[in-house]
Amino acid sequence: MIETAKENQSIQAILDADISTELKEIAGKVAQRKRITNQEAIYLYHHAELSYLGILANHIRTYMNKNYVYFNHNFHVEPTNVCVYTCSFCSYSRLIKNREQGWELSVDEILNIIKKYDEQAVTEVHITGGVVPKQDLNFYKELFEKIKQHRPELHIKALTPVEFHYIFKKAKVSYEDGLAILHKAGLDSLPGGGAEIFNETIRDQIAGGKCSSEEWLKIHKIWHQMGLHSNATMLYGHIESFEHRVDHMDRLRQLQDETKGFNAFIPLKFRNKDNQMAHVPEVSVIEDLRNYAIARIYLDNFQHIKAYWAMIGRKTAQLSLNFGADDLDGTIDDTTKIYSMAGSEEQNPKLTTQELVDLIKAVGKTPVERDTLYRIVKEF
Ligand code: V47
Ligand code: SF4
Repeated sequence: MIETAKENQSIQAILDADISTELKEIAGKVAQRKRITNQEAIYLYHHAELSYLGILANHIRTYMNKNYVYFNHNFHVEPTNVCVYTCSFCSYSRLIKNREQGWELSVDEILNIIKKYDEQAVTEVHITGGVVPKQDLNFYKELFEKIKQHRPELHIKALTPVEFHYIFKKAKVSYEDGLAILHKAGLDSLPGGGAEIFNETIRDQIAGGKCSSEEWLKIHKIWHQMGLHSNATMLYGHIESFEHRVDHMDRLRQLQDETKGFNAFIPLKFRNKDNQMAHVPEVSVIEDLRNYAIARIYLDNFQHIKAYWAMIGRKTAQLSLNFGADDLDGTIDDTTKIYSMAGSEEQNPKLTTQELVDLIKAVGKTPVERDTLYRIVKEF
């Protein structure tokens, strides 16, 4: 209650301040819990100061998620870093023709990785990587079945429309049938990857050849209609404009209105090390925080905004908690290479529970361990 009163006072201070009519109107909408328009979001990107955005985003995150900061106990498995696609922002994949420089794990090799966590209290395994012909529908069906046989309660969050589109086409099955087969085999939810940026012109330039924006949204829609959940990401800070970011979030907000199937929105900051877009400068931390805040203000139907600490680093992740983010992803372990290879501050991303809890408490928030579906496991 004290927190909410403080937030209301801050909003009131904005309404009384000497700022543009547009910014006052947007603050008024936030105070009344009304939705902002695309034009207003674009206005925020162009004109709003960080402190203004912070107050609004924090107001919303407080009434939506109290003072809580969620995290889970998870680990990543990347079945391959070889890929038939050549996204220009990707530092991680190796071309099929250079496949000896990469790794391609078998079902049993992946199971052996899973078994290493047998004694640990992890609740989720996150499985994604490159796209290769050998890792097809049957491969993933067998993998998920074997994981569930070994550890039924482990939540499998795996694959994105990029993989689905490729493997279902190869197996000549519809999206509906393919998703049903994998769900039956043990797939529990979908991570948010592969969304990149939905604007078709930019998508073609940076991620040409892989599933289209329409296909990405269609696959998530079908998954949601099966009563299941997923996340959504947005790759920002490269060659897209603010208008493209709002267009991206608009398409997600519309789908969420229809299905309510998204758990979290995860802005992913473009990192420029060792990829074909190395000449594109990375955006500043201020821009990261502004982006988190505008996402929180705009996406009124997304319960959670996730700051993926392994990508932005733990210090920016801590800051983001005052700019709308309420989730830090998980303890992760050092099994994901996608960001360390792209130049993230976190070269071996791994945090113990205590480290995560301390990091959250240091900024005055309440750490809450959750499962993948945001059911509370433990409040610290
Ligand atoms: O789709 C690849 C991004 C994504 C770079 O759902 C890059 O809980 C920045 O989606 N700079 C995969 N980003 C990761 C992902 C994810 C991560 C954490 C949690 C969840 C979740 C999902 O990583 C790709 C792409 O957008 N990416 N290369 C790069 N150089
Ligand atoms: Fe392949 Fe994904 Fe990298 Fe694109 S981002 S090249 S689809 S691994």
